[in-house]
Amino acid sequence: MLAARSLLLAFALLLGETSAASCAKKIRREWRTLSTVEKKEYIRAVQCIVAKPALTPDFENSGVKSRYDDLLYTHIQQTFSIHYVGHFLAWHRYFVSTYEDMLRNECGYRGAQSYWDWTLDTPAAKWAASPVFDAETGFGGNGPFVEGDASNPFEVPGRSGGGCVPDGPFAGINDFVHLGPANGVTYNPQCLKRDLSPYFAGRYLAVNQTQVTLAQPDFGWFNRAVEGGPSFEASGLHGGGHYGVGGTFGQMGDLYASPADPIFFLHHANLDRVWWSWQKLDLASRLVDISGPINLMDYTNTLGGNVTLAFPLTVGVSAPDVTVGDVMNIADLGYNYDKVYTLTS
Ligand SMILES: [Cu+2]
Repeated sequence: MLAARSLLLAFALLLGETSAASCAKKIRREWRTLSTVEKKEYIRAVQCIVAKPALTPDFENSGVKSRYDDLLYTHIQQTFSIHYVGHFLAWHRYFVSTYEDMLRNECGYRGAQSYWDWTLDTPAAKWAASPVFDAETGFGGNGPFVEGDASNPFEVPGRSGGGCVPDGPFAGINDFVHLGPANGVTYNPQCLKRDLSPYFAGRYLAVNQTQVTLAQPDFGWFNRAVEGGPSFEASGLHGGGHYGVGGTFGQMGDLYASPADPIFFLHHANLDRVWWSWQKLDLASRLVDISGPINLMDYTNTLGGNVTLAFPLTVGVSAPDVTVGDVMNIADLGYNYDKVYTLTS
C-alpha cells in the first residue's frame, strides 16, 4: 500500500514537473517550422486579440477598439521616444513579449510567439514567395500595384504593391486597421495593405547584413547597426523588414502604425533574436551592456544622456511598467529561442 502510494506520488511529481517545465519556458520557433495546425492556431489567436474589446477607456480614446489596438495605440503615441534611442530593442522586446502573453492568457494560445528568419527569404527573387505571405498558412501576400510618385522622398525603391492584401486571413476586411496612418489616433477604419519591395529586402535582410550586425563590438554600435539611419540607404535589418513588407503604402512601412500588420510581431521577434544571438556571443557582459541616447537620434548626447539599466519602459495598459534591466535576459520574460544566429566570419 505504502509502495503503491509513493509510486503514485512519484508519478504525480513527475507529471507536475513535466508540465511545469513546458509552461515555464516558451520556445519561439521560425514560422516555416510550425505545422499547419500550429500556424492556424497562431492566426486564430491573432484574430481573437483583434476581436477583444480594448482596455484603453473610451474617455481616453474611443478610437481604440480592440486589445490589438491597445498595443498599436501605445506604439503610435510613443513613436518618437522608442525609435533611434538606446532602449529601442529593449522596448520592442517587451512589446512583443506582452503580445505573446496576451495571445496565450487572453486567447488560449498554447504556443510561443513565432519569429520570421527573413534571411531564408533572400535574395530578392525569393522574397514574395516567403511562407509568411502564404494565403493558406500565412498572413496573406502583396497588395495590387498602386502607382507612386517618383518625386516622393518616401517612395521605397523596388516597391511592387500598395493596395489591400487580397488573400489570406485578413483579406476583405475593410476595417481591419483602426488607427493611423502615421500619428493619427482617431478611429480610421482601413484595410491591411502591403507594398512588398523584394529589392529592399534582398539588400538589407540578407545573411551578410545579419553577420555585419552580429559582429559589432558593443551594444551602442550593435543597436545602430540594427536600426540604421533614417534614410532608406542607411537602413539596417529593422528597416529592411519594415520597408521590404510595407514599402510606401503598407502599414509595415509606417514608422508609427506598423504594428497594425500582424507580421510586425514576427519581424520584431526576429530582431529580438538577433539581439539575443549577439548577447549570447558574450552573455555575462552583454546581459548588462546597454547604451544609446534617451532622446531621438541624440547619438552625441547633445540633448540628454545615455540610457541605463534603470531606464523605464511602458507598453501602456497591457502590462506593468518595467525597466530596461528587467528585459535584458529573455529567461526573465519566460521565453527562449530554438536557434540563434552564429557569427561565421
Ligand atoms: Cu517600433
